[in-house]
Amino acid sequence: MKDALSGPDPREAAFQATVDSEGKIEPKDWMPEAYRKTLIRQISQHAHSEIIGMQPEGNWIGRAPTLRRKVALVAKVQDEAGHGLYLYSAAETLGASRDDMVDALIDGRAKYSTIFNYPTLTWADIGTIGWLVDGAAIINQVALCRTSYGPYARAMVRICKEESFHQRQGYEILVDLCQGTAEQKRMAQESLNRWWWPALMMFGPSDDNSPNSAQSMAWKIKRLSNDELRQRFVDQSVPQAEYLGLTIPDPDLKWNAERGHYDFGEVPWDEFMEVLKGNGPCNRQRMEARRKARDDGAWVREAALAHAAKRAARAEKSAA
Ligand code: FAQ
Repeated sequence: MKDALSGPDPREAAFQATVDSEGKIEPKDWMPEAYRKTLIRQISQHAHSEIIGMQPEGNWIGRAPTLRRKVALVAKVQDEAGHGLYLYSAAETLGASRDDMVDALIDGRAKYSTIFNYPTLTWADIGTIGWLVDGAAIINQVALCRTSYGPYARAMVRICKEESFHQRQGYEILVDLCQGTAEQKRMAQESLNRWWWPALMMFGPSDDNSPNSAQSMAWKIKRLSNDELRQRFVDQSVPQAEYLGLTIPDPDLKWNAERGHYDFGEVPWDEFMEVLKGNGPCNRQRMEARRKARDDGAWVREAALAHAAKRAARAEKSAA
């Protein structure tokens, strides 16, 4: 134990030196408590986002227009469950309990991405989620493949590979719609109009309003700032929208040759704050569905535990 009178903790200096030299922190390494807490917060929020994020698309599995689209959508939603599980496991390596994390989500104490509180009203929304929501997730997660905590970085490598399939299946839906009838193209434009700004909110508040960024960057949990990632996303999305023949709903969007980036308008931060507070269009519905899934699955968990106890008792008896 560190003695309060003995000055700075040498373990802290060793930890920071590992981080600064691009080494990875592993579960059994010493780490500052605040680093552990920040990671549990971010990774569990990320896991909850994957699990809640299954709902908007799950809503369209029964209504996919063709067998091929349905198979791809089922696979995508199933992948999201898998991503949630990798991430909960990564958080467990930090000493967090899965039950506590799930309780925090269900009690409304833990956050999940605001984007999943918007409704999927048309089939085009499934295309737009793949293109923009998975597209934004990839930009953020490619940076997180180099995050300083080993288990989180490794989970991200695998998740990114799957997300790029998700992004392509969404973009392909939009290519078809945009090359289809005038009504299909209108549907795609209307969907883009609703999802553009919420997608930009996925990167979090602007850098000057992001309380966690400075410390998370110093610990190399975050490798790029919220605004840097958002800019990358805008720069990537504009030519993709042009290829589709769609208009991004931002009158201030224009190429800035001096900066070598697109300038874009102010994100509607009041809306972001409202959704964060629980007042988005679907917050209540999403939480109700999550609570119901947990309650409906209680008997399965109880049966699995009873079965495991019975097997353990049988094994003990035969060993004796
Ligand atoms: N929604 O100080 P910062 C996906 C919170 S991708 C809700 O900037 P930080 C894939 C933030 O937690 C979506 N809350 O915070 C998929 C903090 O809360 P606190 C998930 C937000 O952590 C695709 C407070 O605001 N991806 O699921 C949001 O340094 C399709 C202050 O913000 C990740 O989670 C938001 N948009 O930076 C699934 C990526 N933004 O301190 C299904 C990992 C901020 O009060 C279908 N996470 N907050 O507890 C990160 O990279 C970071 O946590 C940020 C926020 C960048 C999200």
